[in-house]
Amino acid sequence: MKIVALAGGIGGARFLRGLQAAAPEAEITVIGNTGDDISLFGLRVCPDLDTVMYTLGGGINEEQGWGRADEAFTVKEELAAYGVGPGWFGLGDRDFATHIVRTQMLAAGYKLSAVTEALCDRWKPGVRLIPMTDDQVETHVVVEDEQGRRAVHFQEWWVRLRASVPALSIAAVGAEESGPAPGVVAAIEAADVVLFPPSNPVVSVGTILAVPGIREAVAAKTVVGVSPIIGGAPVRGMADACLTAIGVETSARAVAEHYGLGLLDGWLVDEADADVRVEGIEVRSRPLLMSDAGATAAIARAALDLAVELK
Ligand code: GDP
Ligand code: FO1
Ligand code: CA
Repeated sequence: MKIVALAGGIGGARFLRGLQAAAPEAEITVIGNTGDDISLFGLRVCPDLDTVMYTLGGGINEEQGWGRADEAFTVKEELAAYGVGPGWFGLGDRDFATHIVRTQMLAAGYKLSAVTEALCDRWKPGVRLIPMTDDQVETHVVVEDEQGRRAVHFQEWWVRLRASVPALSIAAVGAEESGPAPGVVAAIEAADVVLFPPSNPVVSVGTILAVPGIREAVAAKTVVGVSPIIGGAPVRGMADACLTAIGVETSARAVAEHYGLGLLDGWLVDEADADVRVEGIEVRSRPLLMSDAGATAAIARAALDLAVELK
């Protein structure tokens, strides 16, 4: 079976690990979000691609969900000693190596998709990981505080401000002019099913769908999503602040309606949301907390079963 998943960082990566356990024979292609990408210290950092790569490749900091296990921050401290920031973004020494290799390859003319493949040669995540686009798309957030109304990079809003300043709007800058990376549309077209892991519906899955051509290709397939919202709140992170910014209620029902008919065929919600109905979409409820490997694999299995049933 050929499976395509559109994935953000932590929620996406953890779900994918369950999917690998639930369907060991499947050929899985992951379309990764690059809207969170940022250039720091002259280096290109791709948090969601790296989170998927490290999680599936065995290098992730499990407690944190992002960054490397067994990490040190000597380089960051030395930069700070020179007065060079930003200090609010935690890049560790091991992680720095990834960004150096990536930046060196990009400067040599390789596309991000080729660079990602090269990085995955080391990590062997067991999936084909393709960035949604080789073009630069960056999520920016319009905020308003004492300093007035301005747009900041998504990471500045998410990590430095902890989403404490309300987002007036969120934009994937460059998305309209971007195109899918090589292999993205072909993988979707060849897929038996397309899955939306419990990733952020706005700044992860939403950003991937904003690349012209991806939404259309996905809409032609059988698509099953897993709700990242349980009982009216995100399981972790600040997805509620993102949903509010685009005028969508933080509920499993509203997220399904936002993806919409014509895109979603099936929707898994938690038992806490068993009463959710969405017209035209097959909704199933089951435990959706990815509390351990077994629970996560069972969620992935349920998503696949529903997709096969709806095909
Ligand atoms: P990010 O890029 O690191 O923000 O990660 P993603 O975009 O992949 O996903 C973040 C989303 O995953 C959040 O909205 C969480 O609510 C959701 N999430 C995290 N853990 C779980 C879980 O155990 N179950 C479900 N259903 N959703 C989860
Ligand atoms: N998240 C934080 O909350 N604080 C950090 O300092 C931080 C650093 C960081 C470095 C590399 C990386 O791949 C991810 C990192 N993240 C950090 C996670 C990341 O900002 C977000 O979880 C995602 O981009 C949101 O989807
Ligand atoms: Ca993300």
